[in-house]
Amino acid sequence: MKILVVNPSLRPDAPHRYIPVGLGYIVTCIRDAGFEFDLLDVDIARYDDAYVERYMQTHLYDVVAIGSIVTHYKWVKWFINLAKGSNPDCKVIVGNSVGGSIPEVVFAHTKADIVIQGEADVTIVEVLEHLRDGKSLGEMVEPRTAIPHTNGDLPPSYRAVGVEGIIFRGPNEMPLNNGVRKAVKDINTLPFPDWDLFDVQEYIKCSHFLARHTTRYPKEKAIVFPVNTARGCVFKCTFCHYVFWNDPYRHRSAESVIGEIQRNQKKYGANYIEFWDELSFHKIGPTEKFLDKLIKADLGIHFNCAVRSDLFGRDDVPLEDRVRVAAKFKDAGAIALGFSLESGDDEILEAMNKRVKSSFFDEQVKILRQAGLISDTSLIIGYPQETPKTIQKTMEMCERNRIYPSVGFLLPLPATGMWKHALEKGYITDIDKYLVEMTERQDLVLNMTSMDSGELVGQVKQSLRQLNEKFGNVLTEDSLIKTGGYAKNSENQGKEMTVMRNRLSNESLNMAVVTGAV
Ligand code: B12
Ligand code: SF4
Repeated sequence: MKILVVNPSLRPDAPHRYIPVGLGYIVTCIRDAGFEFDLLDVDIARYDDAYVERYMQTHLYDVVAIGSIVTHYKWVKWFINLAKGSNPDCKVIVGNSVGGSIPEVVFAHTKADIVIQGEADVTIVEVLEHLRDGKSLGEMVEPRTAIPHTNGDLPPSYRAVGVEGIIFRGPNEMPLNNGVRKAVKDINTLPFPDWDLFDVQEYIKCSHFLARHTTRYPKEKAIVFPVNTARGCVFKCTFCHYVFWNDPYRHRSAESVIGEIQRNQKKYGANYIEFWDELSFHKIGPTEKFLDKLIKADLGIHFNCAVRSDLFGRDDVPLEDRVRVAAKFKDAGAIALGFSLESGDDEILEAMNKRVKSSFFDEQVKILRQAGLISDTSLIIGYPQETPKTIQKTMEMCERNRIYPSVGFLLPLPATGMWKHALEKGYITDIDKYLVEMTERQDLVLNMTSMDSGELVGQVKQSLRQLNEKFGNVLTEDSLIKTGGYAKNSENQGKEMTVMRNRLSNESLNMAVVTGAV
């Protein structure tokens, strides 16, 4: 059976690339199960669409597997139809949120055969085994039962039994839904992603772009690798959705995480780690234990990670404990901690179900700054409750804390509370069109406030202009929101910790990538 796995390019124009962790797990599991496959890494090879088109027309595969973030729907839709158009007999499998959060859209608007819902490490292997052995993926359960979904009035899938965690085209093209698979209980049992399956040296070449400051070695020597410490999150914010949404929050052991870092050090010379979790460090106690082990391991690395503003900001944990743990982050090699303010208005934080108070933010910034750590924060502007006054409040918090934020507008994503709101209130009427046209949170894709769009964006820009000036930043008019990152600012920040300026790279300014804040 000839298998192709595809890694699309989320940001073809960016100077750097992120080695894809989710896909790393998938290809490692496939390889460990004894399958051979080709990897079309569109991202690192910077293939353009014409190349991809030629490739698919000249290479025949029995199975093509692709996954991505849901915002990349337009390209994935094009690719699926290209793969099926070039070879109607190949089975196309779609994973990650572009599959699992919109299966009804995928089946209605593409020719995909199988959608994997949620965590895919085990499911993908079972699917491939069934396809290889010519076994049925599942059978419909009688009487015919439609599965409720959150994608408007698109045709539903129907209850079936078979390989768990998939929805697939059954007889007459009808999508059959085998239900969700229970998440892997102990994620320490998963293999480390094997980066040799990728063009790892090419990824390494541009990885230093992703590093912030370094003190343990010169910045240009940074070799950045991502490592996952946890899957999922204990919260349920109304703007957020990730693949492990329905699974319990699970942590890896410190030994396993340190083991993977050491493997990355030994094999690839890694010295800078991005902990790429929805939520890396949830509570002070377990965080301190992890940091103690990391400090003891004395790896000489730097790292960035995502926390929440209640880690250091909430006052029901003694102040001395919070201060001590912040200092341990620094000792362990942390450079920057990402956590989202989102809004300075407590009513909006409530609507977000964020379960933090705006006051936590001031406290957390103070503690981290004392410890010599950079605070990275992002905002979500544009909840229905947003007014000129709430925007002002939010911007004042940034000014007070001397932090230039990564600004995003509320971008309703499938399967979130705000998606439901947007559909119910008629802001989105044609889901396929919305998904094809959607861009990123830095653009105002949909205005669900009572403010005029021009007024909303105008006020945000005016506030950022003021912060930019006040903090002595070098952002131009066009880059107040899409800041693009400036090494100059970043270096300034290293020397002078009183103003939190911009990060080094395009993507890292986009705090969704580290904090889970969309
Ligand atoms: C790294 C990252 C990025 C990188 C992606 C780099 C890369 N090539 O991987 C960059 C910086 C580009 C990025 C950008 C954005 N990101 Co981002 N990002 C992340 C982050 C921090 C880590 C992803 C990760 O490695 N996860 C760990 C792995 C194990 O999980 P996974 O990727 O989900 O993989 C599992 C399954 O999805 C599946 N799977 C994954 N790939 C494949 C492939 C196949 C073939 C199959 C079958 C299955 C499969 O199997 C894996 C194992 O079970 C996550 C947060 C998080 N922890 O998930 C956010 C996250 C994925 N990002 C998110 C968002 C919103 C964005 C942006 C849209 C933000 C914005 N600016 O608007 C942009 C997208 C830009 C665009 N052009 O479309 C959201 C996704 C929301 C959603 N519902 O899709 C997340 C979940 C954060 C959050 N909680 O809000 N991001
Ligand atoms: S935004 Fe962050 S805290 Fe909220 S549900 Fe998403 S990952 Fe969890």
